[in-house]
Amino acid sequence: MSSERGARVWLRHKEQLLPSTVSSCDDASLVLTTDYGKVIYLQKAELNGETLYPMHPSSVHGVEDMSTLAELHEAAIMHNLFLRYKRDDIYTNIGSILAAVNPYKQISGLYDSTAVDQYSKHQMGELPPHIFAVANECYRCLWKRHDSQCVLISGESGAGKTESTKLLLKFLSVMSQNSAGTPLSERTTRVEQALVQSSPIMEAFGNAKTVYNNNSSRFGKFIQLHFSQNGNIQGGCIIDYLLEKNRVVRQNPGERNYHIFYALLAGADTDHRDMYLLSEGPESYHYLSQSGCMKDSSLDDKQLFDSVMEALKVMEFTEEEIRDVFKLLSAVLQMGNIEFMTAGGAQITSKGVVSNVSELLGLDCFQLSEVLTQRSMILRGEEICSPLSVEQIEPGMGGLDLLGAMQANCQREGIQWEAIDWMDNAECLDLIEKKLGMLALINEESRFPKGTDYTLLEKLHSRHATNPYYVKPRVTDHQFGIKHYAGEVLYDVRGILQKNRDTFRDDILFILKDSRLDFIYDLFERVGSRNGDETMKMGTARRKPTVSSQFRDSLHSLMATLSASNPFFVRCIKPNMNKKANRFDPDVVLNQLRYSGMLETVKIRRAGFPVRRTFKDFR
Ligand code: AOV
Ligand code: MG
Repeated sequence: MSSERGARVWLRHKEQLLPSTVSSCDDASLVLTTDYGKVIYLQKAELNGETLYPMHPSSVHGVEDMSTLAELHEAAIMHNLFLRYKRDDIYTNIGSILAAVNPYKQISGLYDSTAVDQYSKHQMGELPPHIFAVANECYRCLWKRHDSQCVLISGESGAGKTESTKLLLKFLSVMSQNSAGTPLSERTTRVEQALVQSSPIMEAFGNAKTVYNNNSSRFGKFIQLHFSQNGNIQGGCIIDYLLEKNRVVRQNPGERNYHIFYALLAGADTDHRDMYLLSEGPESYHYLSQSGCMKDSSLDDKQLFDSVMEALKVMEFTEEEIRDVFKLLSAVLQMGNIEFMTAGGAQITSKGVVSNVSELLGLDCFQLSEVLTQRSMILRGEEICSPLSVEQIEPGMGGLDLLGAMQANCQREGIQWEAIDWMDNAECLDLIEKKLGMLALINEESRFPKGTDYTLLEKLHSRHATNPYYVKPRVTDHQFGIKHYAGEVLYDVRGILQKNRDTFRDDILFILKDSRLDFIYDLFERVGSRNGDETMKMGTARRKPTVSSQFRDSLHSLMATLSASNPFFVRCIKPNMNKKANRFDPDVVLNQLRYSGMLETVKIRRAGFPVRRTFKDFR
């Protein structure tokens, strides 16, 4: 029966189950075409019920909720995603999880105001799966359950987390504006506007083109929203995690620096250019030209500039603040163009550039040149200066906490997201963040005066060698590995302590705090207090939190918040590695299904009940 022409079948071929159609068949042989485009010739004598069997109708036609699939193997799950993806149905439910396949194109009507309206009027399950259905259920639950709700969005780089986040915000802000019974106060609309307008700013300063994603977020974020009893948003707050600061000074080939730099160069008019001392294009700046990639057809730098300007105004940045932010950006770019030569220590050869930087930052030019070429320290009340070599200078340049500028304008308040794995990964997590775990050891070694990258590695090896999630590489002597849920990752310890300490040279900090510009002073005053100035004045060792301890603390506080909320999950899936529309690469998708644990989820869901309500709610 399954070998009739046109029959839909599963074929087991090289360890994989392939959804296929019989294209021709005679007494001895069979030709199959797989849905992913391969043609396979088979001898009938080789076949049995294990290698070829008919496909269940639910798999043939596709289903909106995977837990209703009759066949529950990873091939069937993937095939279901594929069938729906081909029809531009990018969303599929997996029990209470929403799978979202990145379409890499605009699908007409998918997110317009009619869609918002429709999803706001229907319960989960009444309309096809959609990110708006999740947003709506989340919003409803606030009142039904009287507790905090959270949405966790995960997926690999370029899978669509940031776009999904923005769609949730869009839906919630419309719901807030329409919330019944309250006349629209001016303040309310402003909050929703600010909420939506925060995205262009955060993305301009924190996103960049990488090989995986033209608009890759280079920081983690957690967005909290507070709703009033009436259902409108009263306020919100964005917490950012671990911005990739290094990108400001160095990018891999084919990648770019943060969008804002290119936007500024593309968008500033002549007057502003003069004020910011900007030259023509990105090619004249080392920090923008070194990677060989300055443009991308999918990125409109001029338009980004305009939308950032608009957003900054909505967020009530003053003209002075905007000017100072751009001056700072220009100064960062110029810093990258300062050149040095060796003449008994480093000497600056591009004096004009240094004078531009000092003008932009409101610093004394002479002091700036000094601090760039020599390091001074206070030892027992005496200032000691030592010249720096050209090699010593390069890595220290430009480590400014750019995002710090933007955060201050946010208000505080309960709903949220971003990428956290929610599998039972306890033992692996313990290895990372428990007492004497990896983060703690890195931290301890960073504080230990005699600690080096290699003493750290020894401690890691000896402490964790028996942990099944820990990997001690046999060949290399500068790496350790962790078997994460998604696969094994090797970490290089070279430079790890220095990066973890993330120190800001005191002498540089002091001259920045001497700036004539309030903006620069305020920015570094904050760095100063974070560095623990008070203890330093008293002559004791400074205790600036290290990167690993900041990360661990923010992880714990985030987990505490999330554990106290009712979770929704969105799993973003990338259909191919080429950022292309209408292309579904089964290997790429299968990999993501495996490491996201989606198959297990479906099985668990089927074993239990797909929807759970407390008895009280049900009554
Ligand atoms: P990410 O946030 O998950 O990656 P993005 O949300 O930035 O990924 O998505 C990458 C790109 O895919 C976007 O710039 C869009 O071009 C496209 N895209 C994603 N979702 C949709 C959608 N629903 N409709 C249309 N296009 C979409 V990273 O930040 O790199 O981890 O660090
Ligand atoms: Mg992103």
